[in-house]
Amino acid sequence: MKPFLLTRTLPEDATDAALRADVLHGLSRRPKTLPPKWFYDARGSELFEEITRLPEYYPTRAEREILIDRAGEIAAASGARTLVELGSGSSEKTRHLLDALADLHSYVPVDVSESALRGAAEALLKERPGLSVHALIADFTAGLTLPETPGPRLVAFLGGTLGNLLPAERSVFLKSVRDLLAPGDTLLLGTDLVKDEEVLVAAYDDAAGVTAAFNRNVLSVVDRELGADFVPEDFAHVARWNPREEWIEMRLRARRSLTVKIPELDLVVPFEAGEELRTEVSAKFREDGVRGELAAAGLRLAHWWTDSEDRFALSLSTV
Ligand code: AVJ
Repeated sequence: MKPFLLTRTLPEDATDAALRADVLHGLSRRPKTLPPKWFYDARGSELFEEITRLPEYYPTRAEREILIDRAGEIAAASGARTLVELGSGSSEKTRHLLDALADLHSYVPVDVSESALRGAAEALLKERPGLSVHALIADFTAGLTLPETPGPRLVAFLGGTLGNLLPAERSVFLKSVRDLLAPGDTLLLGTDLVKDEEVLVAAYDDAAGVTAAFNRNVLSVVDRELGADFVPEDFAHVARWNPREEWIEMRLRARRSLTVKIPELDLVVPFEAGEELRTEVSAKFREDGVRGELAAAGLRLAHWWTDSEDRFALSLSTV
């Protein structure tokens, strides 16, 4: 097996410290919130993979269609010799990109999960032994330093995960991505699009209840990591379209008044009957809005591609 480089810039205890801070801050304020990054323990990642195969959850299929149809244009427009992928490249999305980027020399997957990175790197090197892989264990929302690799770079942030960031966070994130890019580098961004409310809500509240299990799983993460005594079934899954913010909100609603103890934080958290804990926003975009947010970060939208049903978009932008 050809070796690959693995660099950790995330301190070993960063995840634990961040979870403690997020739970303390998020559950001590009104309305209560938790950041969606905590969904993705092993069980949560498994449930998300299941979500991507659900009939109601169109984003993965829609993005795959664009990637396959437009791979040649993406490669021609970027001319990339290095692909940097924010968020683990374990998924097949990466393969469609790598297939298209004929001159590629280096692949730089970036993720907080070492196991996801190792899995992605080993799988890709089996298929592409000529590729140079340099994986980064890092939180890409906390500023990145990329390894020296041949340019130009294509930075890919796919899946619509940009939508999990609140507008102010997106502005900071896009500026940090812009600072990574040199002239000639490009950003490939996946964004889910505004559409009928019932289509959007169904994608986050599937009939099989997989998304409900995914949502409740964050309570099990807090129980396991911080010794809390959440009973996930005490909370009902809620998916709601926020027309003002143009985002889907996932929430967990307490079925009755209850109290949760979190001994690791010396915290007792009361919930009134019907009180909701917001666990995720998933923003939906319009072309002009994306163009404006990229421009505010110093990026110029050069290409906008949507799937045949106008559900999802990939955009390529330059500095
Ligand atoms: C992986 C963040 C893009 O927001 O659609 C799927 C996560 N949440 N179902 C999304 C998710 C509920 C997904 N992203």
